[in-house]
Amino acid sequence: MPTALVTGVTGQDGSYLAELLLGKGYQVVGMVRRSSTVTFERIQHIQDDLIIVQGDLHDQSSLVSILEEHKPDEVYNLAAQSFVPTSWSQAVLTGEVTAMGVTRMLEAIRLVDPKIRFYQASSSEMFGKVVEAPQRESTPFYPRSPYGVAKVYGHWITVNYRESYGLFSTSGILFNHESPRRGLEFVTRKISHGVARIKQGLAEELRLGNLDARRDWGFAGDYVEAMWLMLQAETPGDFVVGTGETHSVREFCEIAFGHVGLDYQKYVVQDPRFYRPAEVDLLISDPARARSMLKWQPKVGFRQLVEMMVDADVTRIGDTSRV
Ligand code: NAP
Ligand code: F7E
Repeated sequence: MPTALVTGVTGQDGSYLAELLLGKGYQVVGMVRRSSTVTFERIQHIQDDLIIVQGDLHDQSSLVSILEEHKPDEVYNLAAQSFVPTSWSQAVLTGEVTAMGVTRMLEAIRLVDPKIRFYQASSSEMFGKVVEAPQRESTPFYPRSPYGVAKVYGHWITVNYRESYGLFSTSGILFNHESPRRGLEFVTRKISHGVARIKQGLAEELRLGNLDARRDWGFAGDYVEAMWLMLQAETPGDFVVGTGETHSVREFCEIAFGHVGLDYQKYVVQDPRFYRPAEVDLLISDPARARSMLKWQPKVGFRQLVEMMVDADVTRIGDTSRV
């Protein structure tokens, strides 16, 4: 039975990846950071099947100890300060976790067992102010936030440890992926949750920022399969993962409100508080390499994703308001 270590197991992707790996017969070690309240909401249903260990990407020796004790075959580094706006208000912390945290894990692997296969959660935010469309593995990076800059560092240190030490270190450059488990502050979930609250009479408006930003949105459950496939490949590398489609925040609103019979224009208020100091206007992937080398392709389309998220929030909020 192979063993996988998943950092960020309490996050959106960590929960889907842990489910996938358990289903494949892995022993799954989930790294969680210590907090005064439990943050296991997304993994409650599989908690008994996981080995939960405490560790933090700030703390090198916790990483070394976990690798020494649990001897994983694969490490999926999903932990990060992942919310772009917070990366301006906490730029140094974002660099410490999202950039330097990657080096700490790679160093731990190099010292404890260089045969461990390593997956780094890189991001389409690295393309930022895009220099070509669609974006592929060879597209130059132009990050637009401290988060994007930190992810560029994490990407290149992953490439560098591959080239310097021969580690099996792979960088998955994933475009936005969403689900009913997405954090509430990200725009897709903010919309689906807002729609459900308005539908139930719990809110009258939804305040958003830039409605014209365009993203290549897919379903997180599909994307964790790509992560696993990357570590099963013969050689490590870089892979762009996305749908190859782009849609605006406005289109997301239109479908989400329309799904419950509402017109978004009556409820959405544009609020400059949610504009960013530097915006990423357009992301669209060219996932040809992942399609041909990993035989990966997404199963859930854009409309299906939006409707799935709205349905989940309508059910969730309906259940809560009945209590
Ligand atoms: P998420 O829901 O924000 O989860 C982030 C995880 O990192 C949480 O489990 C969090 O723990 C953990 N974490 C934060 N700081 C930590 C630290 N210092 N030490 C250990 N763990 C820490 O993010 P996600 O959407 O699942 O994304 C997973 C990864 O993919 C992230 O690296 C993200 O940057 C990257 N990514 C995401 C997307 C996307 O569209 N979702 C696209 C490209 C790349 P707590 O639960 O305790 O907060
Ligand atoms: O913003 C616009 C906002 O916060 C998407 C992370 O997972 O994906 C995510 O980063 C767009 C932006 O995600 C609001 O200006 C409008 O253009 O949902 P988001 P993100 O910044 O694209 C990448 C790939 C990652 O790697 C990140 O970790 O939506 N937008 N109005 C808004 N965004 C938010 N959050 N809130 C609004 O009210």
